[in-house]
Amino acid sequence: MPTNQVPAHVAASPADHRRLGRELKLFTTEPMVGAGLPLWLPDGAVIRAELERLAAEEAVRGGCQRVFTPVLAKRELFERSGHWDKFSEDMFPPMKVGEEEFVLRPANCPHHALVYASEQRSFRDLPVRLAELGSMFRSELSGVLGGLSRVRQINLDDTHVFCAPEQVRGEIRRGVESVRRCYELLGISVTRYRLSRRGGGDGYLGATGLWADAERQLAAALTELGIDYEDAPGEAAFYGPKIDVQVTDPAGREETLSTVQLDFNQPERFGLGFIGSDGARHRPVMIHRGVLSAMERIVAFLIEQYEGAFPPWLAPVQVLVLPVGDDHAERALAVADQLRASGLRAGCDPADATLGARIRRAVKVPYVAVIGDREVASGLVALRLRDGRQISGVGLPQLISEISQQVSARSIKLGDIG
Ligand code: TSB
Ligand code: ZN
Repeated sequence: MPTNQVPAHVAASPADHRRLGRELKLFTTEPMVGAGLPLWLPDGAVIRAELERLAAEEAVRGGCQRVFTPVLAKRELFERSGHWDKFSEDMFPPMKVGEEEFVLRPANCPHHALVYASEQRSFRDLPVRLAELGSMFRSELSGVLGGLSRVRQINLDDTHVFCAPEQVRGEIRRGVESVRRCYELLGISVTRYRLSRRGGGDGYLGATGLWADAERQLAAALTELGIDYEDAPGEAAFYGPKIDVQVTDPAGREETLSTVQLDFNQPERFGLGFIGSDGARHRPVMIHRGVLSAMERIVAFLIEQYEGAFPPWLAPVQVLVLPVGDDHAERALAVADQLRASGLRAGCDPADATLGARIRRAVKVPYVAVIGDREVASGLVALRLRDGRQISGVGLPQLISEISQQVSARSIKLGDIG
């Protein structure tokens, strides 16, 4: 029995991603797996895979190198990073194997710090930007887990930049610019940028002087970008201050999607270094960057933003072919095959219900190609676009080339066809 049954008061919003996620068969959760551990169904997996591809392309075009690192490590890695001391309440308890204790990582940074440390670095190599779609685990309280926006296995579009102190501002700007580029593509509007600073208490690593400098650098980078921001004392990570990019869901709830964080502490704790132009050893600064953020959180957000009607490049089914009756099934299947062979995600919904009912069922699909007597005879299709436009007599080569263009441009609009 799926547990993403939505309480009535929450389900009232037609855009609630838990409701749409179930109706559109994007994801589910199962008690035997546990809360906050969603199962991505095939159509949800398509959306996530497309976003992962965007994340990887954006990282590589921004000069990042991709790495793969394990989701767990010995407890001592997290003692070294400071997570054990400052973040263990959010971590799953250690697992004993023989005499060793392993921990599911609550963040990807310690592994990336060790990738950086795996070779001698010179000032000429910097910045080193390491990117991974990394899985990390946090024992979030079960009461706060709902659908995809807060989960216990977080699959994060994560980058750690290791740079010289004088490169920090430029790298922060690059991080924020990368977020802006992706948001423009996805049509996401930012509610506010938040400068999340250190608060009181002993929940933080490192000297307060370094923190003040780090907070100034983040503020300066935002100012250079012409971005207004809100001060948020007490919202920093334990290792450093951050720029949090806040968005609001259709129900009016604000949450952090992307983040760019400055960290003087982990480089110190891992003894990271680079040889400067003076021949001496220097300490790099670490910038943590989650551009698309957690795959779970961004997909939850986009499901609600688009109300399940995704742009063609994200739509699980891009073109649905509908035979008017059984006589048209053979041609409809052949058209769907041809669309798939051209790299489009196409399906065929057989004539088990009236054409009208099947068209209504396909309300979220960007393009519907109807095949009746006339289309079988002409070899063309009658096209219905999700936005209501109808175009008769469209040739397959034209259809394929125009939809493919929309898809490869990752365009939000359905474009002009015919
Ligand atoms: C950016 N070490 C950094 C990384 O390098 C880090 O983990 N930062 S984080 O803790 O702020 O998490 C990054 C982003 O993941 C957050 O901005 C938020 O969008 C998302 N996130 C955090 N916790 C969860 C969660 N439990 N479920 C879904 N998304 C989450
Ligand atoms: Zn990090």
